[in-house]
Formats: sequence, structure tokens, C-alpha cells
Amino acid sequence: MNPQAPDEPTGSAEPTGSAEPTGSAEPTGSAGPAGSTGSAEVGIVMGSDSDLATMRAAAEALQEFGIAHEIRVVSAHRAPRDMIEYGTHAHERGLRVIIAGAGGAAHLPGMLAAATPLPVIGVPVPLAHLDGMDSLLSIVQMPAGVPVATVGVGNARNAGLLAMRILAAGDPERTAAMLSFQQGLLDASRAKDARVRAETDPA
Ligand code: RP5
Repeated sequence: MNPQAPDEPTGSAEPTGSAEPTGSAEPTGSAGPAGSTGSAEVGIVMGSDSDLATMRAAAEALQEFGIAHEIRVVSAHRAPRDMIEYGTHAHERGLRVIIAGAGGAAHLPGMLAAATPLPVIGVPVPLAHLDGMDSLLSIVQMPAGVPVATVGVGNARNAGLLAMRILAAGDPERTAAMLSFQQGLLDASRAKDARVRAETDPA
């Protein structure tokens, strides 16, 4: 486990750590009922394979911390029964957090939150129109009683990091890993300060 804080902690699509991947980097299925990859703690679910380019950053963040995960396409609109099946049984299969991303009329995160007792993190995927505002509002405006923790538009990396924090609560080893990651952010920010001061110092 060797997470490294990137210069830009949000929205990066590139891997920033060298930890051994423990989860699949590819979708494990595009149809059919929920399957299991065994020890996955986090389920990364998206409405279409076109979301993968955005959602991959969540998987990469989890990989940096050595957190096992699965990646699935389970469309709320095109495969609604599969979606309910996935949400209903996710906790029974050992999942502890669900990260759900969708674009446009993005009902997947909210509907999964309705079907599961697990915490759900929503990722608004920006599409070609409306700059992702449609996705954002579809995901964030949940009715009272059915929470979805929504990250910024396209910011699947933060979803992965938030899932890590949820799993780290009460776990000293994972908490230490998160503190180390945050130290990396601090170091990177101070290095930026030093560079800017060196470039702009009139003396
Ligand atoms: C949503 O529709 C998906 O989450 C995706 O963002 C969007 C477009 O899907 P495709 O037409 O690319 O399959 O449900």
C-alpha cells in the first residue's frame, strides 16, 4: 500500500500510485444480474460503457490504497431489473460502499441508494450537452431519507478517495494510509508555493 498524493488531487485520470491493483480495471459485465468478484469492498457501477473513461479514476484511486473493487455497467433505464438486483444484494456479497456514475438523466445513483443499505457516492458524468449540469442535478437533488454523497462533475477520483475514507473510519491502518496521502498533498502544495515565490520574488 503506497498511495501518493498527486499535484492535482481532483479529476486526474492518470494513476498516481504504484500499489498493486486488487480490483478489475475493466467492466466485469454489461448485462445480466449482479455477479461477484469475491472480495470486492467497493462496487463501481455506471450506466454505460461510455462512462468508463470518467469512472476509471475511481478505480485508480482505490488501487492506490489496495482496496478491492468491482466495475459494472448496470443501466437504470436499460436494465432496471438488473439494477435493483445489484442494489438489493450488494451488501450480502460483501460490498461496503457503492460508487455510481451516470450522465444525462442520471438516475442510477439515486435508484441504487433506494435499493441498498450501503453508502452510495454519486459521480455526475458530463456528456456532450449541458456541461454535466443535467447529471449533477439528477444525482444531487435526492429526497430526504435517501442520501447520495455527490462529488463534482466528472470527479470520479474524489469518489474513490471518499470511499477509501469511509472504509478507513475505525481502521487504524487505512487511516494511517489516508494521513500519509494527505501529507503528500501538503508537501505538493508547499512545493508549489516555493516555486511560485522563487519565480515571482522581485529580490
Ligand atoms: C446514461 O446515458 C449513461 O450513464 C451514459 O452517461 C449516458 C449515455 O449512454 P450511452 O448512450 O453512451 O450508452 O444512462
